[in-house]
Amino acid sequence: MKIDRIEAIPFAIPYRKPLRFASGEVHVADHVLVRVHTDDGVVGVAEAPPRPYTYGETQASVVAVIDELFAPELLGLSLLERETAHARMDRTVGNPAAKAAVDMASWDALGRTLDLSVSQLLGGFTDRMRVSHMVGFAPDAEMVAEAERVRDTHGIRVFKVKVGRRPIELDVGACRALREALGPDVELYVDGNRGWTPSEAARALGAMADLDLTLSEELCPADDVLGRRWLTTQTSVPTVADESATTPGQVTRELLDGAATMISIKTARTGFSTSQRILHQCEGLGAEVVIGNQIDGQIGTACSVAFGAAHRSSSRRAGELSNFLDMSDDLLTEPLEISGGELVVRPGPGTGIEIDPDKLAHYRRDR
Ligand code: MUC
Ligand code: MG
Repeated sequence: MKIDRIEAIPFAIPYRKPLRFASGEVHVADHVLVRVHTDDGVVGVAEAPPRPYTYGETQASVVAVIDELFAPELLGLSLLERETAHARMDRTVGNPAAKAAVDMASWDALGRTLDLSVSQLLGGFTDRMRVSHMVGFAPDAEMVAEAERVRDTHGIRVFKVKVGRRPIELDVGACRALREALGPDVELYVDGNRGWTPSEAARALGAMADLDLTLSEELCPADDVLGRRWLTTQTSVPTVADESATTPGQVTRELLDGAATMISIKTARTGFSTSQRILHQCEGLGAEVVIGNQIDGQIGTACSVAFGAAHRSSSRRAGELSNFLDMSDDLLTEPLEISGGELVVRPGPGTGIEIDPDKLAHYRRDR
């Protein structure tokens, strides 16, 4: 059970269509495959999706921090020495996606060693989650067509709409077009990726008051300290902290500050170990959570659903588990399938996924 090698393999898979949002856009999944090897021949896998516009990481920085700092510090540790592994990685500040991928690949290796599912090891509450699909910026008709396509093809009935453009009427119009086309029975919520000021956000929420939005995520930056607190008092729509609350301390600050009423948990940035701490912290504080999407590929999505389904409070809401559908390909031997609006946890040991060696050879960027 001792870690004897950690690989960080950069790969790039084009998107069929880009995902655009207030803080950036994604055309290519330039992620890093992390493989944790043990001395008894077990290999655990996970992926790190670098998001420079959110956390400052790049594909090259993820590879470098794993190769140069984390791997030398973790070699020789048992898969059960998670606290020590995290203490050593935390000597380096930041780098959330790199740390999360090492954590999840280690859990995967542990599950494979024990011949047990990671989702069951984490909590085993259910074997599936309802799926929420993120709709990025595009002309209204394209946003509506995309939502209708994923509804008709995969049965998805929950949509997170990207907002945060100026003038606010662009997004108010898009949300209105989606509500009119999809009818009253689908769930709609919005994510601003820090694009608006608090006053713009309040005006936009006011203009969309009749659209039955269920959540409003990160409409303005965390540094708008008083503005965010004020905004939360202006709206009855729960406010979700996403990129402003990526550590347990930030979660406490956002919630106790009144700057947010709910927390987005993303395994892509807090792995399984820290995500579980945050989930339990939110349960203790009485704050709801949503399983978010860091624009994950299928490996990351398999990890998100394994975590989300493992716990009662994270499986309650639809998880954001479908944006891999925008990618032109992926690395798994058997693709994930969303049907009836649900994604089932992969059975089998670990996270239950297998990497296709031919696909990896084709998409890897280090050879
Ligand atoms: C989201 O929920 O914000 C966009 C940037 C990122 O890091 O995650 C996505 C989705
Ligand atoms: Mg978000």
